[in-house]
Amino acid sequence: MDVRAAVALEAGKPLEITTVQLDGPQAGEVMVEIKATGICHTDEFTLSGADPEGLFPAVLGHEGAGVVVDVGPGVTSVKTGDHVIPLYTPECRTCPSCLSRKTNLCTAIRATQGQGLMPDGSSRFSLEGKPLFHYMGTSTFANYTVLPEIAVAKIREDAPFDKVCYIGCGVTTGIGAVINTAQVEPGAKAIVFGLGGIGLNVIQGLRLVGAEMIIGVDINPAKKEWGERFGMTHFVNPNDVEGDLVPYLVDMTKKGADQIGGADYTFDCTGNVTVMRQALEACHRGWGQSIIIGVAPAGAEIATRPFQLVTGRVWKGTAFGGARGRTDVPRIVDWYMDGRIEIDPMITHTMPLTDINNGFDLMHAGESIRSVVVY
Ligand code: NAD
Ligand code: 022
Ligand code: ZN
Repeated sequence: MDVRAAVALEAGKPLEITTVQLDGPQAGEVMVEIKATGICHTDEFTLSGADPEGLFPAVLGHEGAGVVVDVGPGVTSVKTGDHVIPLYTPECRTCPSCLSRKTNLCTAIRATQGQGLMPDGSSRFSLEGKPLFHYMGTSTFANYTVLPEIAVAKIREDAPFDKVCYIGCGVTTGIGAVINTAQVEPGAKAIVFGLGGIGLNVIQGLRLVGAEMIIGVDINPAKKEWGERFGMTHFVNPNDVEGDLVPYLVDMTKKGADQIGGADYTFDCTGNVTVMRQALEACHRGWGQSIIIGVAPAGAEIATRPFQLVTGRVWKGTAFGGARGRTDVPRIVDWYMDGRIEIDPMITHTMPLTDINNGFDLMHAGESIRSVVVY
């Protein structure tokens, strides 16, 4: 069938909004009418050509929400009419990784997903008879897409698509990093580096679990107000700090009998390896944990003195906030619908598919927290 899509024809060029062909769902697959999709950094990373694994031509997009319109043979967990959020981290519940309970990185369809293909090794999308690659197993920059059954989370039907699409990446990544990866406890002291769409969700996750001190760090002074809006208790602009940032932050966290200082938890939400080092070293000796969320440029490396780890600081990373999508995403939608977390104020821009390239420009210029395309 004909569908409308924003196609990445080649690296470094704007997306082309055009009509493409989409084949129906095969065994174990579902067709979803995408109602809304967020625009996220990794789409831009791939489109720019900086992603060494980027494939072209492709239908990008990984932060969507929509309705199941058709299911292939053997599909049992969802049916036509169900509301769903696509998952770039699937949850099969039967692979060794899912069964381990130690990771959310399901391996059931990993190889083909990375090759831009469906699990049977083919593509459902084509343009003028030539196949288009899928992207992150989701391809939400089209008003219809086909996904493996294990890559959709069924959600409640009263949730607004233009808001809960953000749970498909940014919200779950930020809140999940706090709850699943760091397992922050009430009363904890935390530092969040980078107050974009991810860092703000880390902040609201910290507020949700009852962290006592939530320090936000950003070189953009406009982010102070944004952080405070979601529960940040202190703001630091590194450009306003005389001397080194790390001792300044460690000093802020000193209290009472504990004159060592350092945060219980820190989060890198910048993707900058210098910031990642600061985040580790701003952790408390003996137990502080630093969580890397930001995706660094291809080939980048991190460094610190081994002494930092020998003295008990822990470096961790997280993908999709450690969330098991089919299990955790519907619960996060409930939290939003119950008013326990906020999404609406973070969606600073909405636009039709024809204006999607403007959404990329706004993200590039740092003018948006989140832009959402509404189909
Ligand atoms: P963003 O660009 O909106 O926000 C980044 C913020 O960091 C900006 O406010 C910027 O001013 C600030 N910043 C830049 N350099 C800084 C510095 N040296 N010190 C302090 N602050 C600095 O980006 P985002 O949407 O919030 O995403 C953040 C990162 O998270 C990206 O790298 C993205 O790819 C990554 N991400 C990872 C996952 C995952 O599963 N691990 C999921 C989603 C996003
Ligand atoms: C989403 N991300 C950044 C902004 N929005 C993002 C990027 C990469 C990952 C997670 C989130 C990620 C971390 C670890 C992996 N990925 C590898 C997972 C694995 O090997 O099992 C990752 C993911 C998907 C893809 C590439 C890398 C892909 O489909 N192309 C989850
Ligand atoms: Zn994303």
